Amino acid sequence: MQKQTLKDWLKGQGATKGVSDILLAIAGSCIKIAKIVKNAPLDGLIGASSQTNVQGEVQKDLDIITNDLMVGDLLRISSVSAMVSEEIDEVIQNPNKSKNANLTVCFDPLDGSSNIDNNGIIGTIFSVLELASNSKNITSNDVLSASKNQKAAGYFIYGPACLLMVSVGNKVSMFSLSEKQQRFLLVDGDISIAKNSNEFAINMSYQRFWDSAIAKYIEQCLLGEMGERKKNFNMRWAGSMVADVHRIFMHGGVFIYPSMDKKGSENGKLRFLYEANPMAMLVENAGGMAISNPAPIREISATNIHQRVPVVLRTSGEVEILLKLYQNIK
Ligand code: P6P
Repeated sequence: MQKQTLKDWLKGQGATKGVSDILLAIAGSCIKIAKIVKNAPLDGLIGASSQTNVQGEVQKDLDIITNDLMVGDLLRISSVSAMVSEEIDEVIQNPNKSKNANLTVCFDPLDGSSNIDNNGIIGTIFSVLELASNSKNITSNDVLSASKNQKAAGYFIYGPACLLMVSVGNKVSMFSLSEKQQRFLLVDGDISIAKNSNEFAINMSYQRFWDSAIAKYIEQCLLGEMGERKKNFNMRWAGSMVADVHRIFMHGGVFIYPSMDKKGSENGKLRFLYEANPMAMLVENAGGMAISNPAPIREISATNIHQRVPVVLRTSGEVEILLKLYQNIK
C-alpha cells in the first residue's frame, strides 16, 4: 500500500496553505541538505570556516552552506514574512512576501554540527510562528511575542535514514525520505513518548556546574536500584540535540541541558526560538513534558531572538520527580 506523502498528510491535518507551503519548502531544502551532508567528506566540507556566528561559535562550512540554502528556498515562499536563523544575527525580512503574510520561520539549519567531523548524527530544527501583525518590517519583538503561537514545529535528522518528525498542532508524525521517490513518506502518524524509561541524556562533564535539583536528580539515576529510584538507569549523550531528543520519541527517557554556574552558560546552551520551543511543542504533543528551571518552556517570554534557555524534555512521569526536587530547593 502506498505510504502517505507529506503533502497529503498536511491536507489531512488541516494545515493552512501558508503553513503547508513552508513545510514543503523546508522538506525540499532538507532533501538537498541530506545530499550535501552525505557528500561532505568528498567535497572537503567537514572543516571549520573562518567565520563565527552571533553566538560566538566557529561556523562550519556546512553551517553556512545549509543556512544559505534554507534562506534562499524560503525567500521564494510568499507566506513567509520573515525568518530567524541560528547563523544570522538579525531577523531576515522576505521582500517577496504576500501582503497578508504573517508567518515567521525560526530554524537551526544544521544542529549538532560539532559532530560533522566524526560523521555523527546531525539535523535541522524548525518552528513556524504566526505573528500578530503583518507589518512591512518584522522586528525581533514581533517574532518574540509570537513564540507562544507556534503553527508547526519539527526536525529532520540526517542519520542512516533521513527522517522528519513534525506536528502542525495535533499529533506528532514521523516520515522517512524515500531515496527512490525523493520525497518524505509517512512511517508513523501518532508518535507517543513511552511513559517509563531508564535512560537519561546529559553532558556529565559539567556536573560541578549544575543546580542542586538537577544534581540530586542525576545522583538518584546514578545510584540506580541502590537509591530512591530502585531501578538502574542508562546514560546516553550524542552531543547533538536532534539525535538525543529523537531517542526520547523512540523509546522514552529524558534530555537535559540545564542552566549552569559557569560564565556564559547561566541559561544553558540551547536557543529558545529554534531549538527549545519547537522541541517543546513536539514533546508535549507526543504526551511528554518540556520544562525550563522548572517553568514550562512554551510559556517562556524570551527577550532576544538568540536567547538561550535551560531545557528538560521528557516523559511526563519522570518530570514530576524533577519538579518535586525544584520545590525542595525553594
Ligand atoms: P555540549 C550542538 O552544538 C548543540 O547545540 C546541541 O545540538 C547539543 O545538544 C549541544 O550543543 C551539545 O552541547 O556542551 O555537550 O557540546
